[in-house]
Amino acid sequence: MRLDIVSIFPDYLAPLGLSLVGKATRTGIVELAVHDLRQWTHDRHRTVDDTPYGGGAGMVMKPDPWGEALDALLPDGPEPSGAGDAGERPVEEGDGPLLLVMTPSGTPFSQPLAQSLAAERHLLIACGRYEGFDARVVEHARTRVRVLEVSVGDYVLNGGEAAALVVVEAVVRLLPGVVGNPESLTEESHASAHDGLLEYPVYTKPPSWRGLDVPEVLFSGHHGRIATWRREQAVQRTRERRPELLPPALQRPVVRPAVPADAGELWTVQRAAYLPEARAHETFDLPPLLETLPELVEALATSTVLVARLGPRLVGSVRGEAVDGDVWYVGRLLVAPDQQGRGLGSALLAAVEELAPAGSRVLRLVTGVRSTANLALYARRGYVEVGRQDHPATPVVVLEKPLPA
Ligand code: JDK
Repeated sequence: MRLDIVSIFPDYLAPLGLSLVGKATRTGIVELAVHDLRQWTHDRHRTVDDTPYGGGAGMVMKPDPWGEALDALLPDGPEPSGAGDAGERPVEEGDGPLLLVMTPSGTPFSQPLAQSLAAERHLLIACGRYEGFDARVVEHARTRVRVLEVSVGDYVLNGGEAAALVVVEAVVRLLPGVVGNPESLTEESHASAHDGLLEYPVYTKPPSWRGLDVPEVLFSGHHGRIATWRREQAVQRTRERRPELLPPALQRPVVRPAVPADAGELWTVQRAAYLPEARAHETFDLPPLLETLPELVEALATSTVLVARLGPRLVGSVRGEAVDGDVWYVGRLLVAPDQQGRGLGSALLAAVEELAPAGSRVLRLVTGVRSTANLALYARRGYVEVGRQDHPATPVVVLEKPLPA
């Protein structure tokens, strides 16, 4: 792979001479050149920056040195003079160089992106400084070469050099022959491509260190049990640290108090979840279906409302409301249709029961007489029928469960 890096601080990239990347350069796997942008300036002060049009703090990188740098480093050389459009070859073709522009506003860098960059023959990396490049640098480069603006994370560096070090290290170690043991790479790409979990914890000798022991299973010699343990650790870590990375099948709902921003989604899911009730009772005249969005917003302010989320989705909810001093009235228990039958309703009910204010003596709820699955759930959680009421639309069952004093 050929790598050309352009910077006003070429010395900043000296670490590329060390370790695995340095070795890859010496063995010829990587052909690396770091270029000083100032060689493409022509004034006495070798100026690369200027004040921003429109005002504001800081300086902006002038377009001209970058234009000349591209002329010098692209295999096709300078563009034909007077030409506004690209040369013979369309820039979409994948065989030419790829220009990576380091910027805080770029595509997030990731292992999959590193994998695809490792398949390139020639990367050009532009490291800016100050407040970044005159926007025409990228606009113009796109007419001549494929361009990818890349961010290594949501924080602001002083320039693109440290970001380029990150990208180069992540890409070069994927090139065949760079990392000594190719098995560790297969394992890695397997992990990130297959289920995207975080890595499991690893240990080495001694077996006991400063009072901390290596988990017993790792001494067992039982490869199946070790693999299972490592998988569980990886899932647990991912669930705790990066829940958004968990594949949907491994995600668990999280129950928390509703916030005003939940109102719109809750209203929508509530209507979807109560639709089967309308069918069972042959009427739409059910309070959860008739509730307006403003009424629901009001309920969020005046009742205890919990919502369950599975990843980004709202998949369940329940409300509790104190009435007559000693009754904790539970209502609007709902679970998204595709998430029913997994214990979420029971978990929501248990959670809202816990929130009964001190002094409550009884939990009470009301449900339609034909809500078979719901009635079974309430029975499992200890609710018993205390009466029936004739509502205008459909008869309802009143259920109660005593609270421990
Ligand atoms: C390349 C210059 C410093 C750039 C403007 C940004 C919101 C406006 C300073 N992942 C990552 N982080 N940082 C970089 C990166 C920073 C760079 C350059 C890459 C070139 N800088 C810089 C832009 C601003 N500012 C935050 C307000 C300030 C890449």
